[in-house]
Amino acid sequence: MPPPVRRKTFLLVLALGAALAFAAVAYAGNGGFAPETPHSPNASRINDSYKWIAIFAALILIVVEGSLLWFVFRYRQRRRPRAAEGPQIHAHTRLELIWTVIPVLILAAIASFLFYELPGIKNVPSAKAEGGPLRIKVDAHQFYWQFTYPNGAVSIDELHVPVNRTVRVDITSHDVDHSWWIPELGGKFDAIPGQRTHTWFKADRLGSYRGRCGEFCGVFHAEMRAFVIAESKQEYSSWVGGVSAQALGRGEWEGVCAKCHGLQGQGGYGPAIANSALLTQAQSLRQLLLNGQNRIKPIANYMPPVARGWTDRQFTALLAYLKQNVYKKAASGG
Ligand code: HEC
Ligand SMILES: [Cu+2]
Repeated sequence: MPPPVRRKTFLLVLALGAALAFAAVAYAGNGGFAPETPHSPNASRINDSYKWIAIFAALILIVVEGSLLWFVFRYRQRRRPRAAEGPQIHAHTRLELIWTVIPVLILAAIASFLFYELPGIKNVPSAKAEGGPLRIKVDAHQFYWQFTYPNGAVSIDELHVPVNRTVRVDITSHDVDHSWWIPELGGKFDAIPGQRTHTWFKADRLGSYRGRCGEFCGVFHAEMRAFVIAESKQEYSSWVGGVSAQALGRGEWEGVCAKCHGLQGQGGYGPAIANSALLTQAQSLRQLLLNGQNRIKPIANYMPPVARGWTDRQFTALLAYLKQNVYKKAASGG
């Protein structure tokens, strides 16, 4: 054992070092203790609730750990035999009342605040002034997000929306559970096969917001990124009115197939398919995409039924894109 003075210094340095390390983490914001800066009214309310709870948690931490340390140092008795028990104190009624009532009040304060915030998080605003919320269908698949707009336009992994417009997203899944999560625009919502869940957001600044699938859903879960792109009303209208079959086909190839088969169909997780005649056979390809396949064991080589729920337009767009840009292109494409 080092002498007491050196031990005190050692403890002090240790405590200060830990405090410094945690301060950096706490300030890091993104990736630290603090949630992302909210950019939607519901996300702000979630953030406020987080802060409100954090205040009590921090106070309790300081009071409990502080008094623990204080007691340890102030009331320590040296050279007492290890097995000796301290004095046993029973029934200090006032003290017991205090430590019962204070936690009850704290829980009541937290619960009331949350119930006050909840409707603003959960309920989709009627948004009468904007002509009601913009409704987007979100279909989760292994391993991509598909967005369907009111006019029937479809995009993969990138959701375009007008800025400052209330957007309602109706979420479902076509295979396993996934979870819709754009941290700056609100909380997580499960995507469950056979069920519809919904949430909403209203992006308050132009630009793109990053999100990802929040539920481990299989080998390429990490590739299941989502971007919400908030643009001006005009930009949005001209984008949504002008999604060509070529753009749709490219989106499907890059966002769905290429994650496994490589951008040129050169292979990767899935086999090299650039020269597979299947790419040009509408009916057989459709069967494969609707049913998935696992001829090459083990199960790690499984191709999911990626195109469940696709429209004819989507199949046609993919086929045209494959014929033009992928089939027999890998060798020359580089
Ligand atoms: C999650 C990864 C994954 C995705 C996404 C994926 N595939 Fe596959 N694909 C595979 C695997 C693995 C196989 C091999 C399956 C087997 O064992 O039979 C395969 C096989 C194929 C084959 C060859 C089938 C055969 O019998 O020769 C074609 C063609 C194909 N995929 C096309 C596509 C197209 C087009 C898309 C996009 C719409 C796509 N795949 C999306 C993983 C994937
Ligand atoms: Cu997922």
